[in-house]
Amino acid sequence: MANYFQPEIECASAEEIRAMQDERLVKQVKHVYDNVKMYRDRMDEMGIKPEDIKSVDDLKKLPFTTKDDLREQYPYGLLAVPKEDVVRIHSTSGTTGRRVVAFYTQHDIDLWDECCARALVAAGGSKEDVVHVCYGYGLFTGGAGLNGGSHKLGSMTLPMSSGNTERQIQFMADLGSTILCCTPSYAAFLAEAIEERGMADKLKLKSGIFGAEAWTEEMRHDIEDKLGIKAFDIYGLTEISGPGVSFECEEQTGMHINEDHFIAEIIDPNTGEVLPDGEKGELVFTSITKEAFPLLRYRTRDICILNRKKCSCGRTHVKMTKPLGRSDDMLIVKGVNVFPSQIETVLLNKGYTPNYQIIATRSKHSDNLEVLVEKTPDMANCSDEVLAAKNRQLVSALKGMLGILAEVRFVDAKSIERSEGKAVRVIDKRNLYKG
Ligand code: DLL
Repeated sequence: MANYFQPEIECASAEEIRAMQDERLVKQVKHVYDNVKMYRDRMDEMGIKPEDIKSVDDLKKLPFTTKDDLREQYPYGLLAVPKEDVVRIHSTSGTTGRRVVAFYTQHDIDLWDECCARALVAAGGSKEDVVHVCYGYGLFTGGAGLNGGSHKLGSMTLPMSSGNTERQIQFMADLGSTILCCTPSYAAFLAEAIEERGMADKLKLKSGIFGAEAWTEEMRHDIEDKLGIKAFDIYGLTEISGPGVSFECEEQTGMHINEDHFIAEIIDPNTGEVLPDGEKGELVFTSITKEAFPLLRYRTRDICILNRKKCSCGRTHVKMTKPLGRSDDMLIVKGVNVFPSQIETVLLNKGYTPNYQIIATRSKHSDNLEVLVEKTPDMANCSDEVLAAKNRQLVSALKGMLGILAEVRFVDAKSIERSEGKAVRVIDKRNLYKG
């Protein structure tokens, strides 16, 4: 069975990686031009022929692709192979407008599985592991992606999907699950449930691969402490394949991008100008090995920094920071940019749970931000005075972090709905983007 640590690729020199990307990009641009009308029309309009793209240096000549393009081309507009070559689709969970559908040939699935197998190896995985996948299965890419990676590795795979906490914990205990794969919010929920049942000592978990949504270092430590594991981040998006576009290694200082499959750029989200490594901006991907759904310069809207510093794990692929926000899910309240992760950091620092909800409302004169925070067990019998003092402390800590006043409302422990997929952290009642 192959070991999906692939040093000849993952530890290749910068020149070797560049040469591989150059060759694959040239081929991909021709494939896209020949088979996708939208790209052909755009390149024709811009006066660019596939032959003009000779290396990664020419990438900036190519047009960007946006989520709106994907919606407009729904369902088959961007499909670059005959329909009969497609073996699978996945789709984003978008709640507004048309869904985005991504297509895969068998070759695309094989490469995707390989990316996820690499992520499992980086988290200490091998054939001997029991991989417990409770990402959702179905149109969402999480379940299928980690499931495929685990198969590729030859590990025993538990396709649990999300939900049914009792059964999750029972299977973990009975079958000796060693690697847990799910969203960080579900991991935090499971950790809480396992702790309450006094089950932590009965489990064999050693690591977790958590991604698909933003999570903070504080949340990582919370999950690691409660479960006694090492928690690794994994990043990806449906449009580019799913989980495994990048993943953390044991250094836990950013996620290595699988550069043999994806070329990453950072751009200024306002001007589209390409920024040098080390600068913060919007992450853009070009997929250079995909057959069915190859995207050129796809704008992810995730704000990141790329880092080419030498990594102690030996991998040479560029690392991206955790997304530091989105250029489109950031809340602007009273003119101030607010990221949910900032609020989460304050709550965890102050000893509250990562279960919270942010409600933005607009009254006649101004915007209001309210944060619902679950009471910790020791607050159940607190007097009103003590609760009021705690409330004031939290309001002050949030003000320090955000620069604006946010009201805090304590709610009963466990009263905020737990998520089995991505947690709903922000309820924006201002309807700023309608009409
Ligand atoms: O969330 C794919 C995935 C599944 C990744 C399982 C990791 C694990 P989408 O549903 O298309 O795909 O959502 C993609 O989720 O643009 C980011 O904004 C966000 N995201 C994904 N991974 C992370 C992460 C999957 N590790 C969008 N940290 C992306 C923060 C993440 N945000």
